Amino acid sequence: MKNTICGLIVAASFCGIASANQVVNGDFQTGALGPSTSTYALDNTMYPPATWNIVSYDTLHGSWVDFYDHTYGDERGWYMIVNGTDQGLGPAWAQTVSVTANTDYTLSGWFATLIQLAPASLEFRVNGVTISPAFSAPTNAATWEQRSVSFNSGNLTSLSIEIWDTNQVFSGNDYAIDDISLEAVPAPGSIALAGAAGLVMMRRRRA
Ligand SMILES: [Ca+2]
Ligand SMILES: [Ca+2]
Repeated sequence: MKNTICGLIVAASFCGIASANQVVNGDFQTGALGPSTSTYALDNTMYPPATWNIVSYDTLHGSWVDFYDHTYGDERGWYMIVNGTDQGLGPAWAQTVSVTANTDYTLSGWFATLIQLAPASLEFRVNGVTISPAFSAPTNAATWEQRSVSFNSGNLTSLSIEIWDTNQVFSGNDYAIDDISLEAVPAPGSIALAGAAGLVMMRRRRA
């Protein structure tokens, strides 16, 4: 989808940066967790706290809503489900990624709530440090919503990006994750180029 839009606005430098997601298998479309990791336990019932699984539609737990993923929204999609911790464990999800030093990044993901009960309190962390703002999983079950934070890589060229749940309730705190993305924020010059290209396009359409 992004590539199509980029082709239309003919802004190569902007597109090249904006579409470079540093997260591997952040859409879970391999049907597995790797190369991401979790400190929680893989579980086929999803009843215990601090457990995870990768599913396509059936969310396994008898009380949870079944629904499709965010990537495709149909039977082709896979996503991660999490029964949050009630003992301060975490991260629920993590991946080590390469980054460019001294660069602004946006870290984002799509989240859904699995049962309409105490939506998960969530945080993105980088190397274990919370990146504000913390956020909540959606109030309504089975609805995908995007959450994102921004940070600067400083002098680092490799980072552990992480998702933690923090409200530690036994009943609730159950959520789904899909389409995790880490992208460099386009430099101001690149945005200007894209804007100029867009203006040219509009003028041509009017002519
Ligand atoms: Ca997916
Ligand atoms: Ca729970």
